[in-house]
Amino acid sequence: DPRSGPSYYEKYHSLEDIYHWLNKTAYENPDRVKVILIGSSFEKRPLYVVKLSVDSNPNKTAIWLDCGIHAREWISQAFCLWFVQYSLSYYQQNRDITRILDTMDVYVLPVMNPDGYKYTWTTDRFWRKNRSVREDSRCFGADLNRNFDASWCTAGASHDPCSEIYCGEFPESEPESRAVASFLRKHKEVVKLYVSIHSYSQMLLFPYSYTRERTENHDDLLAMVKEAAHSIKRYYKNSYKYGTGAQTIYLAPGGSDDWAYNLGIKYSFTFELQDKGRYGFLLPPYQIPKACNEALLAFKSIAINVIEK
Ligand code: ING
Ligand code: ZN
Repeated sequence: DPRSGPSYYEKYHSLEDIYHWLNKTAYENPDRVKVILIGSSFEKRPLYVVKLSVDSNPNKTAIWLDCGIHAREWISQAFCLWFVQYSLSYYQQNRDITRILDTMDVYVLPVMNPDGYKYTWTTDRFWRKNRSVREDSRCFGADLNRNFDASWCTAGASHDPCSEIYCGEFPESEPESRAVASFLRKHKEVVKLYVSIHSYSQMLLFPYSYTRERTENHDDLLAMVKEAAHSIKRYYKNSYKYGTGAQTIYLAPGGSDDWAYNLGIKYSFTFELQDKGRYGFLLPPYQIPKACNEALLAFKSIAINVIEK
């Protein structure tokens, strides 16, 4: 129907809406979706992971996908919803997603920073960090992507609680990053691919961000993001830069992808979705489909490469 407006996935949704969507999606897809509670936020909101799993093979490996580490990057949370919906709709329709789900389970954390996300809807659209409180400061929040135990709080992060890149009191001091790290430590034997979704700037990044040194499988990772970026260019005519975090964007210690990599998840990536700055964090809803579809293409391309290793 050409008169029907944008679908659910072509809009941004409040935290309450997303929690409701999670429930509904699990209820409607009991054979393919499980909701796992992995912890709670500083303000005691639940951290729910969607496990996408098609029966068959019980010895599957897994992919981890998180969205919304940073509150204001709304296209990120939207991508996780888009991804879950796409996986459920196109399994056995699209060759790549079928192959991925036949081989691997996918753990999706749609909102890693629920307190911050809520705050961007109610109070400050440009809030980045979580909402933790410190007794010795009037400022709120730590940067969850500086709070992981990967060269924690060296150059590119700050010990000042008022900074946007405040690393927290100690590695995993924040309940949100601790929950993710604990889950991945428990599942590190099966998780073969880690992907974290941010915005904006259109980049496909891989470790390291905390040092300019190269990883042992640098060439492999580079080839994967290069192929993914070329696919985006070819199908969507959009340019994505690619490379290590340190070389492509800036030095940033304590990030989740570097930590996951050092844990042993050798295929570890951070995607920076649209746009390149015209709208920045305020990407208009009508641009959600293209932004998500091109990121999805990159995700599938990388996952297929991991399967074929
Ligand atoms: N960018 C990331 C940030 O946390 C990044 C860049 C990627 C840092 C990987 C560390 C590791 O600053 C945004 N937009 O948040
Ligand atoms: Zn971010």
